[in-house]
Amino acid sequence: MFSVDELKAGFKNIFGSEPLLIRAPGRVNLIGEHTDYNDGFIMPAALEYETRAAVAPRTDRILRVHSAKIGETREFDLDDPAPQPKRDWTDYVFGVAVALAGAGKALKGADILVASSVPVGSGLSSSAALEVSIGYSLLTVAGLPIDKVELAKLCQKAENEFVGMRCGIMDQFISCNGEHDHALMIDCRSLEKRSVPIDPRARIVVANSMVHHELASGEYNKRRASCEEAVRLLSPVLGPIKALRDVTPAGLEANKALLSDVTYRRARHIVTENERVVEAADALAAGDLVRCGALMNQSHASMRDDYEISCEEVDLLVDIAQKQPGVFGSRMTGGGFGGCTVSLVEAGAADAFMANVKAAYEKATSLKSTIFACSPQQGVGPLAG
Ligand code: GAF
Repeated sequence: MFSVDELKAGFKNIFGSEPLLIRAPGRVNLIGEHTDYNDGFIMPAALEYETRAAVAPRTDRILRVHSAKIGETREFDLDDPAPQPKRDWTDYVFGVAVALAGAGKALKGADILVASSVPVGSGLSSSAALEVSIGYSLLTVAGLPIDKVELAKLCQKAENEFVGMRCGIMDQFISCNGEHDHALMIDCRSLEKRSVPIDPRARIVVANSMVHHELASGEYNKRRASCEEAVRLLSPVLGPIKALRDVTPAGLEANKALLSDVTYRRARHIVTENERVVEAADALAAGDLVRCGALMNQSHASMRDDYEISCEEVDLLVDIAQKQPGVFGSRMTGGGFGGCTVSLVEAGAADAFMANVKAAYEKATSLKSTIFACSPQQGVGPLAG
């Protein structure tokens, strides 16, 4: 992680002035996978891993952005009449400028240095943390008011339209609105959120499988298409439904014959996952860690068997975790096809859990998993110092 001093010194070195500092976190999702773009329910928390941005205004209409990770500085003209994606990291940056300007925000030129500790390609939302840090920086230097729900929506729009990834709202929303020591149960239709405190008797443990399969974004868009197909085929019999959010498990079962086997299983994951999220939020809030963990285990089985977004390494990591003493539940987190798992573990057992899972996974795969216990953080804002 770039320290505050390193960020300031790095900025001065590249751009020659004193910056303001902003931070935007990555996330872990406790339960509710692929439900966001189905108008459903999710329960993420913001992580300690974050993107840090150092930013200062310019007097012209140019955005100059330096990525510490890539080691390059790139420019963007805010007056470009037809900005085009470049299919590289700058799309997450300049796409946000395009989305904000498109929403009528009177942006100003800026110099920005970004440095991130969110591991890329691990399902912890490094892209959303970058987008949100840029959006918040641009609004700040332009002296504009910041509505964090609107910012999340505009960052999602940037990713959907400029980057070309049809993601839902989860990652940008939690990076904007995360709460210290809480997960948020979010209704992705109304964007209402419920703060669910993390029981002090439990720790949230994230384990990286260290694999990321290439098919991720193509398969993601295919899953969305299957959900849309299910809605199209179920609408004539279930009434005017807008999304799988409007379908109950009983309604799906009764009309199973209308869908192909694959479309049915995709829909079954979504409708049962929505119910699990609502129940898991109640269980966590009531201190019923055993029930919450059981729902996490069921969620993993549903992602593996019905939505088919897991992979061998992640299944193994989950399997190892679910067999450890003191674990309440474990599942894959994020978009899928690799990345991280999330486990809910008895606080006193967390250290042994992490050591045992790491050793067993390494023995089975020769991969060295990064494992950490996390404490939920606030969403985007100024970085102290
Ligand atoms: C990715 C997407 F960006 C999210 O919107 C969400 O759909 C998630 O995969 C799966 O739950 O992180």
